[in-house]
Amino acid sequence: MKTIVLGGDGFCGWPTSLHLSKNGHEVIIVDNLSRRNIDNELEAGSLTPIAPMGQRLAAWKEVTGKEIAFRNIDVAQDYAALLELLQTEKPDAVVHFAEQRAAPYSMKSSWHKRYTVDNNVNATNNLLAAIVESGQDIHLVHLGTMGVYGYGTAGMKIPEGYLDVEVTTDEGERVQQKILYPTNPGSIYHMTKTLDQLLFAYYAKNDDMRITDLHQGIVWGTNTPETKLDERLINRFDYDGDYGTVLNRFLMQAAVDHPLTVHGTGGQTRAFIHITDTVKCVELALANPPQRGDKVKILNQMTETHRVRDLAELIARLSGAEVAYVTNPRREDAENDLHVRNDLFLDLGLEPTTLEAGLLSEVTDVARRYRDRADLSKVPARSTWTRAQKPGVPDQVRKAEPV
Ligand code: NAD
Ligand code: USQ
Repeated sequence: MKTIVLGGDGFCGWPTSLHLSKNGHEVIIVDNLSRRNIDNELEAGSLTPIAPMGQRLAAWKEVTGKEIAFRNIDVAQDYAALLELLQTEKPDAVVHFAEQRAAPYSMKSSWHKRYTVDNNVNATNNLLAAIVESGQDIHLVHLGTMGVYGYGTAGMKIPEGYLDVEVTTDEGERVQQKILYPTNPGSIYHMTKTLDQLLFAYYAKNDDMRITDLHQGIVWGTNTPETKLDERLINRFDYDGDYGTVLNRFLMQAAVDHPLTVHGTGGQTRAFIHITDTVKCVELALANPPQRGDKVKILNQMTETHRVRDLAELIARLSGAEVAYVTNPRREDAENDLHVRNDLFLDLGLEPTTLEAGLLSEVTDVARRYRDRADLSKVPARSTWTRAQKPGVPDQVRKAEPV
């Protein structure tokens, strides 16, 4: 199968590209390297030393004999290049990771809000329009987020994309319908993923496109069997206040003896998945496409849920780290319960990597090994969700200002 991976230089896209290449896909990576430029903008970087793309691909060829092609295209801006690539390469599938994915980065300023919306929504719409214009029957697999649902329900498990509802007509007739689960995004970034969802629903209906949308939880861990083959293949590990996600941040903080930064009470419950399971899920999604004319196939790509303070306490127990409860820079529910259905991937044969099994080796094999590369000034999360939360805003202004 020929597969184009958009965003194939990123944290999820790179190990996915290697995994697919190892398992027989002909892989073409497309990336505009914007994530590496954002590292420059934030003056922050991966804890692990990531090699330039040319070195990564040469190492993969040296170690496995397999070739992965690379094209530097801005999917959100360069429609003509994207279309030309689809027309020339005629891929069977495109996996779409190419979006700005950090919620704190998307909330930093109006520039960052606008960039995130422009980049993410244009990238998705360009891809959809280009697939239609190419006239090919290409399966699109998109990496979405659990955050499109929000993190609470009326008491039931969050279903996989669609909600069964019953409405009563004016004549009193009761009608059953299946609708997209109502969205409840918690950041500008998460909102772009809800907009993506509508684009997918529209193109599947209008153009009979085959689309799979993977609603992924927070990815943790660093390496996969393929990225461990050679130091030059190592995956990125973000720990800074914008791009570092909660569990990887706690693992890094434990390794450098920094108190674990729990936001607020730590009562937030979120869904998680290990990076080795991410790459397997994408492979399973590619092998099990929807049919033409089907509505968008939505799968919840997560394997377990945890409360943030429980994670901090678990890592503190394993590593001896301290836990610090810090002011929450975000606007989110202080406490929530979260129950999620993930039967579709389990039915396809996914065997989840559990947190208990992988945590300690992640601290010792990765975080401690590269601790000397850590810049501790980048650990605090400084991006606030509202103007009123900005440091230095006097209390009376905080109360008076609308958020
Ligand atoms: P990442 O930032 O490490 O990777 C994204 C890649 O896409 C980067 O290499 C970047 O340079 C590229 N990119 C961005 N905009 C582009 C554009 N316009 N044209 C070409 N390339 C572009 O992020 P990630 O953690 O690998 O996440 C990948 C996808 O998975 C995202 O869409 C994200 O929303 C989703 N996701 C990630 C997580 C997680 O915990 N990391 C969880 C759920 C969903
Ligand atoms: N948190 C802390 N301490 C920290 C960092 C975060 O308590 O040091 C808290 C946050 O306040 C939040 C929770 O942990 O309540 C999760 O934060 P996160 O940064 O780990 O995850 P999030 O912002 O939701 O975004 C990440 C990815 C995003 C993906 C999403 C999946 O960056 O691309 O879509 O996880 S999900 O959370 O399921 O929506």
